[in-house]
Amino acid sequence: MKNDTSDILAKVKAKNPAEPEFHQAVQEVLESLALVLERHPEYRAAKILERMIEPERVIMFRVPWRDDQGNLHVNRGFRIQMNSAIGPFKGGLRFHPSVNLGILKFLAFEQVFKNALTTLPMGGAKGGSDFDPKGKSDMEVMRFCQAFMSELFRHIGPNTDIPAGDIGVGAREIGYLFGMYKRLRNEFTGVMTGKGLTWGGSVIRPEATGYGAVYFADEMLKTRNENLKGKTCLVSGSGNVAQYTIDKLIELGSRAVTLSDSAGYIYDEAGITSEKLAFVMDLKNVRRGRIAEYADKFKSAVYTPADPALDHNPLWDHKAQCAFPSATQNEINAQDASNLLKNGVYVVSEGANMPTTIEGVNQFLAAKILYGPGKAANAGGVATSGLEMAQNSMRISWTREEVDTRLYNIMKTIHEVCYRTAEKYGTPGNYVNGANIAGFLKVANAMMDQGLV
Ligand code: NDP
Ligand code: 2IT
Repeated sequence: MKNDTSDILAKVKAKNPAEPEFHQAVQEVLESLALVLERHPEYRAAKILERMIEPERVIMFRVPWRDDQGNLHVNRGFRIQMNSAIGPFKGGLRFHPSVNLGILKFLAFEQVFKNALTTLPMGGAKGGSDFDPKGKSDMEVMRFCQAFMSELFRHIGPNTDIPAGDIGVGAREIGYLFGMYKRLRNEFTGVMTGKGLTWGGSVIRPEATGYGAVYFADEMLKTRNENLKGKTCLVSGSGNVAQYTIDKLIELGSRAVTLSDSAGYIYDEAGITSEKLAFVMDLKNVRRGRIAEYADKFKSAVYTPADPALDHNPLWDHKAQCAFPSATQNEINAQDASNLLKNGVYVVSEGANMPTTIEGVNQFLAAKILYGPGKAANAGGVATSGLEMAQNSMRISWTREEVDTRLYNIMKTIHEVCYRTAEKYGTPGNYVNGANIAGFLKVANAMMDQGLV
């Protein structure tokens, strides 16, 4: 069966050249699935894998918009509708200059497995643009979002495809996108998640990904009769996921000591407190400044600018027990993984999508640490999007406590399913296999039930 999956990977590479991140995401899943395919030849006969790696639909479009000086810009927009076997397409939108087809395909592919793990009925999708919101005025961002939605609106809908946020798409962008959709369609529906609280949003959605990644880490620690109290934690990024990861870590009595953005990182030996986190939230969400300012404000912190010439990220080279990568893909390479292990890290819970390279993942697995891959550990965000959709359908709003309890129970269930599945397939403690196999089985069985569609 190993030969069979190698053959599929070779075909994916030949058919989709110049999409290294997509190859990486497929390779990781295929390696786990070799175990399932041996036991279930029916999936091979029905060519389920070949069907899952080909998106149901790819939409790529031109986004022309005008800046404040009247200059015209043309960006590229995308929506990858990967798989709708278990529910409508669902997944975020990313606005970042690095966005391209291969990156969005990897994200959409991962989303299919992640959404299956949430226990909620959601298929997988991802979209976005190579537009860079950094340094743009609110009006420029609004005009871009309106231009983007003026094409996307015809491809989405509350029962078809429900976008949300991701890198560069937060509350502000969701507002402008939703407003344009509503105007074009003349209907008020739950077509997007991450909406504002007064117009259909859910409490806890902003917190959900970070909180979920911490709940997942805590569940992993419970298997060793431990918890997060008193643990030192390295967190990367300083956006939505990083902020609420730290918020929950503070509540649980852990000591988070790092934060980063693309320009560099801060190390705060004294620990990031609630007051310091409030400063970061204002800095990043309101003033849209750089994390370097943290070290100007708090003297216990040291700022290190990013150095592209380095073969490793010094953020991952500090003594700690836990790591929460919460910035972007491939931010932990082989050298970083070995630095983490050397420094005593034995819990890695991925808030970001695919933040660890395959070589890095293999080191974590070989060291038998508690390693929660993104598609399991960061599923709390999309799970709470599913809860937002449920509230929209019922036209009611649940309380904070109700949503947080549901989120917590979903993360607990995801952990348990991944743990048990890994055990069942002979690789106890391997959450990568657990997540890939459990996610695959749910989607594959739905595809088998629905025939050749
Ligand atoms: P934000 O845009 O709020 O924050 C992203 C953070 O990561 C910023 O600090 C940003 O720095 C940094 N970053 C982004 N790209 C790079 C890069 N190429 N190199 C270095 N730093 C970078 O995004 P989120 O917090 O929402 O997303 C973070 C990660 O979590 C992503 O991988 C996303 O896919 C994943 N995720 C998000 C979910 C959500 O609900 N929002 C759900 C599940 C996963 P800078 O500002 O300098 O670019
Ligand atoms: O990667 C992700 O899971 C997200 N960016 C959230 C997707 C969603 O639909 O809430």
